Amino acid sequence: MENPEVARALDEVADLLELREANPFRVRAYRTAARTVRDLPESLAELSREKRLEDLPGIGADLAGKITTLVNTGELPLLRELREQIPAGLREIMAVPGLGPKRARSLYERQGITSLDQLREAARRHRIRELDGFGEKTEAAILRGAESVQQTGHRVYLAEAKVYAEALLRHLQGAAGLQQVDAAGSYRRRKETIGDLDVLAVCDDPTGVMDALGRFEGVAEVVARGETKMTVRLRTGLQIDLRAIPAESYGAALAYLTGSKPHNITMRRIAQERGLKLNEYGVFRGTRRIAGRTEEEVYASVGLPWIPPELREDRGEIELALSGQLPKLLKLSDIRGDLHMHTTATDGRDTLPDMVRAAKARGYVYVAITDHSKRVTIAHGMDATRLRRHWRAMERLAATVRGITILKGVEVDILEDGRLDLPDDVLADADYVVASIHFGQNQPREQITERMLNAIRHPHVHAIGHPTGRLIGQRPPYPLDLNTVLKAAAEYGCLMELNCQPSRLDLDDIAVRAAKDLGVTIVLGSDAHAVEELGFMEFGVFQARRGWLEAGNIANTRTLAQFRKLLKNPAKAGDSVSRGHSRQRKRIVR
Ligand code: DGT
Ligand code: CA
Ligand code: CA
Ligand code: ZN
Repeated sequence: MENPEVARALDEVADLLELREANPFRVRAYRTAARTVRDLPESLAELSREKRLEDLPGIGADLAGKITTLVNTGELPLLRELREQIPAGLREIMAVPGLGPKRARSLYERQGITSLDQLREAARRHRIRELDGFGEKTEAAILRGAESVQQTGHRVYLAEAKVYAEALLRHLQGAAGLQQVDAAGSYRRRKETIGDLDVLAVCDDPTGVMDALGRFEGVAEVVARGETKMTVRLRTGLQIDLRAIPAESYGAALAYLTGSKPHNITMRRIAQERGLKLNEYGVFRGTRRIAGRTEEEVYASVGLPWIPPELREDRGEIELALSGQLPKLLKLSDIRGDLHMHTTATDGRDTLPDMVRAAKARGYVYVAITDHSKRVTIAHGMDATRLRRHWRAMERLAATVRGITILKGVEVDILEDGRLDLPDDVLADADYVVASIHFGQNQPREQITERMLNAIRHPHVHAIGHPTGRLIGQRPPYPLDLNTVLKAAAEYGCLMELNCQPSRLDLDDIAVRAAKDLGVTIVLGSDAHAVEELGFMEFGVFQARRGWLEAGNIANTRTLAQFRKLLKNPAKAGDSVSRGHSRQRKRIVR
């Protein structure tokens, strides 16, 4: 088993234990272990062979034993037992926003609900509001949640698909007769979730690469195998489509299989307008192939520059390419610092010095340490005294670590009533303040929008963290008026985060593009809770590229001095913060 599968099994154990109302500490132990395992860059199989599992944070002898069993056998007796006792659908139900294990159980016991479909039906027929402890509002929230969960279906996060895609490409690399192999589809377009993984292989005889695919570890079933196409399903449920391609069609096939479908359709129309025929085998004038070997050649044959895959959604990129105005997209190497991370002072798993050293090792020249404020009690959030102590620790550390600047930060909660969770005089002493909503996420649209606007206008708030609060496939965004929020951010010079956690990617591609158009500066934050999670920055960069962002749209591509100047500065802005910042906005918009 690969790490994500093990993580998934541990998560399932946690869910099922929770549904059985097991000891919360036991539930938490499995959940934490799942997260540790999911983020781990090294292979669990190797750690298990070398008996190093117990070195991982939060993993004791018992969990190490269970992980070893999972890695070696692909199964876990405890999990099998739990599955027999609890209907499978309850896990999906407890994941619906507004529910959770207690309510899922109660719906099962009192209404016999064991699937999302049944849940939606019951909500539609208003059978949920009658139950004790539910009510009309909860019912409406449940219905919205159930629908959003169903829409995303069984797609996997890009970060998870990446683990399999990379392992698979490495594995196929050695296949007999193979010249080249690439992943295409939504994976290559770096969509936040992936339905299935599309792989294309250049070879004269597809037998070798198909045999190799069949032998890929983790394959549960060969769904179909033909002359040039093969489909397998992994144990995790992820499906892989393989297409074998002759070299002269490689570029055309790569373009076709990368999609998206709407992009392909518009491309074909443009080719037709030029009297050409475009398909997965090449570009043809009559029966003569005029292009197909490379993607550049295919695009050029219809009068276009090569279009980066992240843009291929038919959202205007082809028109832009036609007029030679494609954006010069942000690159990971443009990022000079990470401005959202946690340490063991709150809910992080690595210490302040470890996080800072790891950030430096990534080549960053500044970091902001943004631990939680006190409202987030489950994360051991900090009051003013603890926060100031934490900042002093940063100052001491700064004296010993060269080459990276530590910005004394905080992720302060925007409270339910719109005030911030720490006093102004404390926030005034921070180098960097990111304000986020973690509670009261279901307030009505006007209320939660106003609450967000308060934070944006606040003189000491530099950025808004994960601005819509969505969890992909799990929790819909707050019912915000995002347009109003973005306009205010532009007006007040407040940065908007693109949170890089694979399950958040918040703001999303559409929203960051709207933000760019309104002149809002975006800040990328890994929101790392451990050293490895600093690597999530990459997924934020992908999403930013999907939103057409260039280095100039991003705060943390700046040098430290430029970055500091970009921040709201109530002292320098004189009597009106907003006036100071409309000047700044003009500079950015241009
Ligand atoms: P996914 O798997 O749902 O995350 O999304 P994709 O984009 O990977 O879609 P998939 O796997 O169904 O197909 C891979 C690519 O193949 C898709 O991006 C474009 C191309 N394609 C699939 N079906 C059609 C079609 O009917 N017409 C055209 N022009 N292209 C298609
Ligand atoms: Ca696909
Ligand atoms: Ca496919
Ligand atoms: Zn947060």
